[in-house]
Amino acid sequence: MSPHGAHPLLVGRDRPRVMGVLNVTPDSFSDGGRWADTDAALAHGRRLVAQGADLVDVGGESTRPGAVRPGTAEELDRVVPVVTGLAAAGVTVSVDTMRAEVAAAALAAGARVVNDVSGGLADPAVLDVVAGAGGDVVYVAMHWRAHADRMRDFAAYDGPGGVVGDVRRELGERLAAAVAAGVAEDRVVLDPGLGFAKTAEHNWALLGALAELDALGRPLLLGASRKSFLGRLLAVGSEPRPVDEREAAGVALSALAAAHGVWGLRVHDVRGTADALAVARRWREASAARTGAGTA
Ligand code: PMM
Repeated sequence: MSPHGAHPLLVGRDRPRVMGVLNVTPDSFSDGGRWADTDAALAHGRRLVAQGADLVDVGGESTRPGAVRPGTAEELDRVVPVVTGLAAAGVTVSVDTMRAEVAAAALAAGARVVNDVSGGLADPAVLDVVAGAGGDVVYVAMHWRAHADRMRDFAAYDGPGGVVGDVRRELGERLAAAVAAGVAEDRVVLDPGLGFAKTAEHNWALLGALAELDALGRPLLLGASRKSFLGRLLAVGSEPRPVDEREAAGVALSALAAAHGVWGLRVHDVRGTADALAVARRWREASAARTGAGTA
């Protein structure tokens, strides 16, 4: 347990937290280049909050399959001004980075969450930065095996239980590494890393087994928004549905994930997600009221 008490982002949840995506990159697969300019990024971050985002996830490195990494200085230049501006405007900011230096600079600029898609594997010093930042910081550890340029080579899951067994075990190892570095266990959120070294079938297998990931004892975050497994699901013939026509599928997935009880959803379509969550919550209340009236 943390000596700091319950974290406001992690308690009192009657619906999943909505994490709005703000990629300040020239090359992310779904919104690359749109918010690369700081003013446009700040305006979009504020828009996401107005639409219902609980936090805004600022990322300066594209993790699209095949992407080439920016240098650290370039990533800092992209991310820090946006984190600073949003935090100053009272927005709860998450920084999407695998680098300790970027995590430290973003926390100093006011970020409250470090979203590390490598779960501390790419740069283990990220864990020390989070541990040193104290109890006010949440750490998201995602399942990951390799950088974007090579991750397709690692989409093989041969252990007992296939992809679900391997992801569960490897996420458990990342949780243990974070705790060993001094991160309070009750500040850690886990994410199965949909699309990261995973085929569409791997992603669906993981979604069908969320209860088995709950067994790790930590809240779960899902990032399915606009990803290619949704494009493939909705394909006409061999032509995947284009990236900007996958929102309804993502919103449907959010509603189902809410019914499962996930902690958070990392999405581009914040308004659609917030609407889906309002429906899911009202439905749950109605069914609880019926049960409470003794008619179940
Ligand atoms: N996906 C992307 C980037 N960051 N972070 C977490 N925690 N989980 C994800 O699934 C995730 C992430 C890639 O998607 P994007 O290019 O649309 O940002």
